[in-house]
Amino acid sequence: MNAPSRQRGVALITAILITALVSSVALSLAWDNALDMRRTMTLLYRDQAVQVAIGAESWIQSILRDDLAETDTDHLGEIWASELPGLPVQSDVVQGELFGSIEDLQGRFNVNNLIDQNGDVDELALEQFQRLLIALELDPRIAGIAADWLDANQEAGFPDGAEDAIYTGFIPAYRTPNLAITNATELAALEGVDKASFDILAPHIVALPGRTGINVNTATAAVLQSLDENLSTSDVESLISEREDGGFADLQSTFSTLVAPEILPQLEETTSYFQLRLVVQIATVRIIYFSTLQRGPRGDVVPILRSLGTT
Ligand SMILES: [Ca+2]
Ligand SMILES: [Ca+2]
Repeated sequence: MNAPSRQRGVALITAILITALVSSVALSLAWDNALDMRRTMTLLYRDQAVQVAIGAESWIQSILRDDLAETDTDHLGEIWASELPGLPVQSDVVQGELFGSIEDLQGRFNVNNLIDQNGDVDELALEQFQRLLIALELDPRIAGIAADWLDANQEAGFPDGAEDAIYTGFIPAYRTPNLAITNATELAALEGVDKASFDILAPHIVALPGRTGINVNTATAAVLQSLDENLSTSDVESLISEREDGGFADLQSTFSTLVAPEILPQLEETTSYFQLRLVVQIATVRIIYFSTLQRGPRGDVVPILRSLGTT
């Protein structure tokens, strides 16, 4: 090969290399660009889903406001208690669907009832929590351990208790809050509570601000069972069938023979706290939106805790 044709060969190879390099850079740019687009779309859809959820939440607030104006009690036969059917979300820019449900949170055991206003353990609530755990076939020791989590002092309850001395030995170490909590999922961190136990307990507990009564019209079977140690499973079954048509006709006469006199004042047939659970799907993005709604005596309904979840 003479010198000029060798030079042409080198030029050709260089040209091929440059073309290959440029195509690979272009391809990588296009790929990055597609990923960026995708990320941006996902963020946009997510934002839109949250906005849709907030809109639906205000609609639910009006349902709960109307309910208070129209009815004196709260029970599972009311409009708010039925599942929200799937609703289309349709506009020029947003296409999707939402559905959800409202739950009466006073149908659950409020773990903040475990302490009184001075931060001392409330023995009645502690015993009720023990009965709830037994009804769910869980370890009743969890009640005393939960009470220590909330109570103001650092002295572990006896025989069941756990304070900082236990938790600071964990890896990672943590400490007890020693005050009322805002989310019952904190109990998953208790000494002796594993995931399986917590999953069983979770639908029956709640952390509401301050001390609250129990709405017997909506209480879960296990919570009804926890009201007295002498209640049998068949007592609970007949209570549930008695309340089926619009709640208990006469709460006092039904329960006065079933529960201890000191439990009776805690039983209610109205509710101030509801949990809204909304599933919003916008294009490929789905969110689950939780909102705790507090309804005041004049019908004002305000969200006091919002979160995004997975279940
Ligand atoms: Ca009502
Ligand atoms: Ca404590």
